[in-house]
Formats: sequence, structure tokens, C-alpha cells
Amino acid sequence: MERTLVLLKPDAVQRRLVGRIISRFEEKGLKIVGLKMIRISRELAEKHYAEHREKPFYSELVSFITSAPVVAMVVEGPRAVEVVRKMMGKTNPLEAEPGTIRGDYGLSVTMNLIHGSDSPASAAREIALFFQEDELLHYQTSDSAWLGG
Ligand code: D4T
Repeated sequence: MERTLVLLKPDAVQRRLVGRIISRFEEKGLKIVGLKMIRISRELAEKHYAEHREKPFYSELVSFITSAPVVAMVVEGPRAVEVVRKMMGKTNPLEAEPGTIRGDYGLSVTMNLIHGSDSPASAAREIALFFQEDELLHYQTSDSAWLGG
């Protein structure tokens, strides 16, 4: 089973969309195995977004993600990385399809509500940045036999 890191960005918290977004992942059948609300430090933001250091939007991105609390979660399921990315929609909410999280709730490429790891390798790196091993739970849900995978 695959795991991926999801961040509900400051705009999702400020706009009170956290419950609705988490519900989508629950309804899909993904399993939440780690969940916390944090204020991301500049140091953590710089590590998380290291690959974007040279991009023109980097400083705005770091300012935004550190500006207010976020919800960090690890979700688990078959091909969870790809499934979550599909549910998020394209990076720019103006281009994201209706039915996706960004397509349904967003208008801004900076304040685009949600982050999801873009590969299993990124997921492993990012999960380790945001969660200690003992913050991730191993458990069975009672409906797992009916979800396949
Ligand atoms: P994340 O990493 O947040 O899941 O977003 P994506 O994987 O969909 O998009 P990305 O890595 O290309 O961009 C990371 C982050 O930067 C913001 N951004 C992006 C921005 O503020 N301006 C821009 O022009 C772009 C391309 C949004 C997501």
C-alpha cells in the first residue's frame, strides 16, 4: 500500500474548507494514517520546497506556506500518490477540472489549497520531513475488504 503527504495549505484552513477536503479523501476510501495541524517554520518550508529554490515564485511560496497554520496528513491507499494528485487537479485552479479540489474551490495558483507529493520518492522524503515514525498509525479499517486494492 502506498502513502503520500498531503498539506491543506493556509488558505484551506482560513476558508474553513478542511473538513470538506478531508471528507473527499475519506469518501474515496483512502485511509488517514497521520494528521496534525502545524505552523510551518521557514526552515521546514525551505526544505520542503528546495526543488523550487530558483523559481520566480519561490519567495512568495515560502511566505504563503508559513503565513498561517496548515493541516498535514499522510494518506494511504493503492497508488495513493497518483490518486491524490488526480483529486487535487492541476496546479493552477483556473485550469483544474470541476470535480477536483482546486477546480471546485480555487482561483489562485499561489493559494491553491492543497499540496500532494508528486512521486513515491517525493512522498517518502516529505513524509519524513513532516512526521516522526511514531506519529504514523498502522491499523485496519472495518471496510477494507470492500475497497479492494
Ligand atoms: P504542490 O507541490 O503544492 O503540490 O503543487 P504542484 O506539484 O501541483 O505544483 P508545482 O510543484 O509546480 O508548484 C509548487 C507550488 O508552487 C506554487 N506555484 C506554482 C506558484 O505560486 N506559482 C506558479 O507559477 C507555480 C507554477 C503552487 C504550487
